[in-house]
Amino acid sequence: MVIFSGIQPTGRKHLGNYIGAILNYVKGQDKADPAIYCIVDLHGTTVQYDPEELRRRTRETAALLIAAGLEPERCILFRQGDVQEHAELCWLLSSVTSVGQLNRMHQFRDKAGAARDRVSAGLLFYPVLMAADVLAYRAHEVPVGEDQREHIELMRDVAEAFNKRFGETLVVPEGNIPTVGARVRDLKEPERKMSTTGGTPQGTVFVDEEPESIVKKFKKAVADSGSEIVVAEDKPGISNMIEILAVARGVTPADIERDFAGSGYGAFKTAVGEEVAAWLAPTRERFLEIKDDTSEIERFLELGAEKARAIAAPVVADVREAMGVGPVR
Ligand code: AQP
Repeated sequence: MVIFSGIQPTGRKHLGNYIGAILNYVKGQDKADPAIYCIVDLHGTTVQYDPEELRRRTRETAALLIAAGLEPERCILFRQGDVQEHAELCWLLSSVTSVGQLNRMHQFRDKAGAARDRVSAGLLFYPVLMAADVLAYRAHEVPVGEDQREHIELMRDVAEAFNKRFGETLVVPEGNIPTVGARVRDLKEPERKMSTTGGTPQGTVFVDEEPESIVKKFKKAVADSGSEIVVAEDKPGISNMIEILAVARGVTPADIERDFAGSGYGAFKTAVGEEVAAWLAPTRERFLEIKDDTSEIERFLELGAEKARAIAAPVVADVREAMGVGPVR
C-alpha cells in the first residue's frame, strides 16, 4: 500500500497539525510501502509570502517532521518544488476539473472571502495541485485532518473522471482521517479549528512551544458552562481538551471522562496542559537540536526527491500518453 500526504511550510506547526496529520505520518512508516511525505512549498506560494521565509519554513517543517519520527530509511520525505512532475500533472488534471467544482470548495471560499476576484488563481487551483501530489504516486491512502475531507473527495472525483475519459490510469485514493483528534479546536474560540492563519494566538499551541507557555495556554482555555468533564455538543472547549489528552495518553475519550469524573475544570485544564507539554517535549528538543543543520536536512530532502521522482515520472508519462500529449512511447 502506498501512503502519501503533504504539509504546508507556511507558519509554525500546531497541535492540530500534529494530532490530525503528523502522528499518522509517523505511524504510516510501519504499514506503507512506501510512505511518501511532501512539504508543499508550491502550495505555499498561493497566498502572500516572503520567498526567504518560505525557504526557511520549508526546512523547519522538514526538521519538525524528522524530530517527530520520520526516518530517511523508512519513508520518502521531499520538497514538492523539487519534483517537477507535480506541477505538470496539475496542469494535465485541470482538463478533467471544472471551475465550478473549484469555486465550491469551502477552503477557497473561506480564504478568498470577499476578495474572490483579487486572490491568486493559484488559490483556486490549490485542490488540483493537491490531487496531482497524491495521484502522481498512485497512492491508496492519504492521512489528513477533517478540514481536508472535501479536497480528498475532489481528488477522487478527478481520478475517476480521468479514468473514465482516458482509460484506467490513476488510483482513486482514500482519506485516512483520525477518529479522535481529526479537528483540534482553538483553545480560546473552540467553535473554530486550531489554525495557522485563522486561529487566536492564545488558543494555538505550537509543537515547538516552550512547555511553560503550553501549560499557561491550557490554563487559560475556554472551559464552557457547567462543571462536568464529558464530551458533549454544548461543551466544545472541554470536549476538545478531552480528545487532546486522549491522544496524548493513547487512550479513549471515555477513559479520560472516567479518570477526571468529579474533578473541577481548573484542575483538568492544568493536567491537560502539563501532560501535553511533557508529551511534546521530546519532539521539541530534537527539533531545536536539528533545525539549524541545513546541510543534513537538505541531504534528507534531496534523497527523498530522487526517490519521489523515480515513482512519479513513469506515472506522469502514462498520463501524458493516455491524453495524447507528446509522441507515442
Ligand atoms: N485543527 C486541526 N485539527 C486536525 N488536523 C488539522 N490539520 C490542520 N489543522 C488541523 C491537518 O494538518 C495537516 C497539514 O495542514 P496544512 O498543510 O494545511 O498546514 P497549515 O496550513 O499549517 O494548516 P492549517 O492550520 O489548516 O492552516 P490554515 O487554517 O491556515 O489553512 C492537514 O492534514 C490538515 O488536515
